[in-house]
Amino acid sequence: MAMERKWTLLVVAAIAIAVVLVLAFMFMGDDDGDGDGGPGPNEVWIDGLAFEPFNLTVSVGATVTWTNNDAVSHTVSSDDVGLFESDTMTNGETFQFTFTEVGQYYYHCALHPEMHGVITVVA
Ligand SMILES: [Cu+2]
Repeated sequence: MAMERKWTLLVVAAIAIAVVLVLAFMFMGDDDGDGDGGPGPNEVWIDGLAFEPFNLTVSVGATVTWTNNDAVSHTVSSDDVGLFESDTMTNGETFQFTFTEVGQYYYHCALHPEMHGVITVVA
């Protein structure tokens, strides 16, 4: 009887661990944009002082939309000064830019210089 109880406890513990792992993967999926809750194609979300995804690949001619999901304000500012520069974006505001040439376009937030992102434009 004591042996059976021990096995039951082990099975319950194993199931509990499995449930926690599945939940963890679901949340990770959302953060990565793999789930329904993440940014779509040609979209960058500004979330938790970071551009997500960090490196977005789009086709020539694509219009990229950035959305500020943070409570604090951000900008989308091209490292190549003057190529593109958003106004200060408060929560919920968006910025769009159309990429017409193949290349890698590095950008940052003017208010948080540690925030960086890249748009890779392919043919
Ligand atoms: Cu910022």
